[in-house]
Amino acid sequence: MNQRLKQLPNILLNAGGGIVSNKDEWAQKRRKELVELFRTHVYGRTPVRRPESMRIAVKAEDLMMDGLAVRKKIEIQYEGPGGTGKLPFVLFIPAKADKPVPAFVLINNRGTAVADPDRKQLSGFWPAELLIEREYAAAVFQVEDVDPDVHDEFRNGVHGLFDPPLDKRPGDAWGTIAAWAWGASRVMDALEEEAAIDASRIALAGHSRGGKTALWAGAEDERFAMVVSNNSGCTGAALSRGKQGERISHINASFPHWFAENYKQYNDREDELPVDQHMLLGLIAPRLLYVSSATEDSWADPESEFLSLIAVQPIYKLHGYDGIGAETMPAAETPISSERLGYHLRTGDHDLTEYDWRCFIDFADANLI
Ligand code: GTR
Repeated sequence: MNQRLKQLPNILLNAGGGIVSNKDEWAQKRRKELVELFRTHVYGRTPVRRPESMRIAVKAEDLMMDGLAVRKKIEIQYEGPGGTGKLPFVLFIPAKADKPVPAFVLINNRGTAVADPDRKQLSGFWPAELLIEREYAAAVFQVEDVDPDVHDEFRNGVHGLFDPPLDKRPGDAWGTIAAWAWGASRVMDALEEEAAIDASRIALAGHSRGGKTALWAGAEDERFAMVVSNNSGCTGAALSRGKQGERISHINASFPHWFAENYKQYNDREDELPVDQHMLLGLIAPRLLYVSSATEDSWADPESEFLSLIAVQPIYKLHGYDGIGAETMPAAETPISSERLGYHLRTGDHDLTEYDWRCFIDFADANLI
């Protein structure tokens, strides 16, 4: 057994003592404790779920991709004590499907250039044509439409709508990653109302900061049947204890707005955190979970991403599912999977590419059924 796995807090050990021995105890007790720990110490507490005022407006609907896909431009509108907000997103649906289709939702942190709704610019970051060809709907939203990725002391975006003034902001108030995760849940709300989509088969995917977001969204919102974390690194899939590259102190210094204020007390004190990131992966269980890494992505640390998946296996086993089927990292371009867990290492840099998507889709074809 890898030494690092021995240093981790025990995912199965209840707060009051005693080891979780079955899936009901996990769901009713330990899972709830862990969600609370992540809210308190890491991502912060989301103050609102679906606002009562929320409305979903279809702004445009037309045929694209030589008639192969219906494009819908949808706008989610909401209001809070601080004013009104809107989250637009784009949805492509296979035009010829004769029954509701599964969907991939991408949390896009790289702007519309990599997710062009008009498909004039194509990018492997969001290969919507490939998803349509493989009979998946493809949805994408821009993170900045939920909450701009700058530290402005939580005045803009959804924080400005729902948060108390800064001097009344508790240490466990939600950060920007949690805000983006909230946006993903609102897109889920809208997809649930789409007759052409099978809402019980929606995969949520994100790269890097978007991957951290996908994991937290999947933890908070169990409607997502599959979660994909690509190169999510620090405070994403990667274990924090013993991590190489980016550490908690780095991420809190560069992105002071991403997490709860409480998380800053763990700068250079990873060992004092009551959780580690395998526990975040555990909050996805027993749903489908896919983690991917890239060989050159030392800042995210592929080994720490892989080990986290090893450390979550007991939770899948508790639910009667196999582990990932390997104890050491597979070679590059050799995806491995079981019926609920998938992993691959891609040759190259910190990025989301068409190769990665092909692996996610292959895994979904086999298991998102
Ligand atoms: C980096 C950050 C990472 C990762 C990345 C990204 O600067 O240190 O944690 O989120 O940005 O989102 O591409």
